Amino acid sequence: MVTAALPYANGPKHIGHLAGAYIPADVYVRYLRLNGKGVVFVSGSDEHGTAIPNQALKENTTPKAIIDKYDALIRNCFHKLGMSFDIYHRTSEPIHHETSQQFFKKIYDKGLLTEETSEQYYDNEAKVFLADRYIVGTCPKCGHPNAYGDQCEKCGSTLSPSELINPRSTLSGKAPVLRPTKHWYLPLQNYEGWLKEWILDSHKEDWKANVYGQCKSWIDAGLQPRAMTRDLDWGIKVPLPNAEGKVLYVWFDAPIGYISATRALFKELSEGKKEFATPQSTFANPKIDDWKKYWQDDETKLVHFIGKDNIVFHCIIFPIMLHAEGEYILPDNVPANEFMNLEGDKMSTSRGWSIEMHEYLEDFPDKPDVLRYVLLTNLPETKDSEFTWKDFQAKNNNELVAIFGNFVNRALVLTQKYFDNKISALGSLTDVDQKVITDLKEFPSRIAESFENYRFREATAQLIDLARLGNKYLAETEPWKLAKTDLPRVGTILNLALQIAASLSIVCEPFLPFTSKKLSTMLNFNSKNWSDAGSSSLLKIGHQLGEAKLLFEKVEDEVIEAQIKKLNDKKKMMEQSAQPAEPAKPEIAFDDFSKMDIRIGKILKAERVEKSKKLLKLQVDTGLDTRTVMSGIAEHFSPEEVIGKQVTILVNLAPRKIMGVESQGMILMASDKDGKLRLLQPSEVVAQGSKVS
Ligand code: B3M
Ligand code: ZN
Repeated sequence: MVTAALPYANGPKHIGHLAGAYIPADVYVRYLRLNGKGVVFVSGSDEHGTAIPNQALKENTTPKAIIDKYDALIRNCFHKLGMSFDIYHRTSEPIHHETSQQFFKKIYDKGLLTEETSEQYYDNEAKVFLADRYIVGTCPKCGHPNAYGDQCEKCGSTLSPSELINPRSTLSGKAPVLRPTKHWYLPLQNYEGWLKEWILDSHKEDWKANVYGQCKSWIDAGLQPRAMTRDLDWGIKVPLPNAEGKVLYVWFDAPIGYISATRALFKELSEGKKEFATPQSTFANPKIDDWKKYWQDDETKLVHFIGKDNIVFHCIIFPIMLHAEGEYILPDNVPANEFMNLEGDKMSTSRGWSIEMHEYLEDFPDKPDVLRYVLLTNLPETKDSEFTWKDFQAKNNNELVAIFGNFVNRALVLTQKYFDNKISALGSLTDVDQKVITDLKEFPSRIAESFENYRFREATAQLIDLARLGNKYLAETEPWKLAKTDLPRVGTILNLALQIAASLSIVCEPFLPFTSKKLSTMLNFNSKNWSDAGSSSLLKIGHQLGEAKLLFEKVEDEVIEAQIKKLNDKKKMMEQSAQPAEPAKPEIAFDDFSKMDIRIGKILKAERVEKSKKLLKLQVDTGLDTRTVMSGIAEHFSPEEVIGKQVTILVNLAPRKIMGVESQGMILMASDKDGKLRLLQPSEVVAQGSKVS
């Protein structure tokens, strides 16, 4: 049972998320499937919590519209990147509400939750209790005036709303008041002894050091009761009487989302409405209750793939919930990754310093595998890592193109040229041949060992080493030089080279599923069996190959420069929109406004003005006449760019001499906080002289 964190459906997700959880999870699952394991792989949208209504507020829409929009966006990107979930579910689905409520009810009925009343901030105007993120105020640690109720983004301190100086509600802007409210708590401290035994004693060796370390410091610091409910009007209703206005805490329901996704999967499988991502030999006839085998059978190995910010929820809180409920198995491992930085800085969607999945796919629609590969070579497995566009280019050009692609292409093209695209017989084998056969044999088990230990970076290095083995073999044997003198020898070399290519097509599938498919077609060979890999007799003598195509293509410098520019531009734009707008000018009367005669005109001619960097001399058709306007836009537009464009022009401005030329009007422009100018144009072309009012 493999899970990948449920991303919040409150915005696009970036490549750091991919590197943190999704790509390693997908690679692992694909590897297990090739080994015939009956693995189920689930993820889905996390559609509760304050993040959702918060985003709705920002986009001036409803929470429902937000989750629908971002669920679709993220789902689609995952699909295009080859994420092979058996199901990508949504926590807004009824089956999830039901599963979470049952879960809550069961531990409540067992008497394992405590009820506590505490004082929480309430907005008298909006008539709601305020979740932490709805309260802002001055940070007690650094004085930042806009710290959130749970965290100050300036100094990074974790806060509670009561610590804020001059708190105010983000809903009404007013100061909130304290009001008593009742909630249900999970007394985490009661499970300390159990956790110590389960994690600290039995997972010291097999859990990653970063994960184990975080758990240990949480446990050592002492656990506190944690509220499992919230006052919010968005989420799963607390299934108790007298719980009006209360919903389950998002971190209570979200991990249960893995279970409800599995339930939904088996429900649909049993009804014949869905199939596994890959046919499962273990399940000829899935039944509706078979989800239990994945969650309630001690033989099942449960693995959660997450980023480091989710460790405490997956290693402490959720296991305590599962243990308290009583029927469930616990995770065998939680191979959480650290973070991936971007070009020397922390990745962040809100600061605009990110590569969002959909942005990558828009610019490189035919290169999902290149991104998978580059992220895999850089996974933040033991410490934070870094993505740079230069590295992306280097890995693509020097490894995928120059090693993998080049090797496969040479072997195929030569076979096409000399052997009618068929596998030749093997002649007597030289030492070099024997060596390559032995080396090839060792790869699959070595890569498998890396996978079993969740070392995907190492596995990826071995994958490219396998291609390197093939490339080196051709470089050493130089078959292209032998065609004239010893064609049978060429046949032997190409036979062995293509056996390596056939193994590559199997072994690369978890990492590069699209490439694997392409390569299989080119070799006219298709195995879905890891244990086939490493053999030097996968392609039989006389086997007919398919058509050779390029597996990868070079990424040019211009493409990389454009991406770096795009990244910097996006950040600049985000910074500007984060700055407050310039304050409004003093009020005017309607009469003041109506004195201005503003029209839509068209620029007929434009030329630079000698000795002026700023001015363009324009001829504008105003619908009334054609007139000359001197306009200070030369630093923003070339004459060619503006000729023929419609513009907005103030036509009754008193004429003025500028650089010796009479300017008869003023072109209106939009200037952003950077001072960059843009033309103001009607949304569709209108007649010259149309009035603006
Ligand atoms: N939605 C947080 C995140 O996207 C949260 C994960 C839930 S996993 C059950 O990082
Ligand atoms: Zn602060």
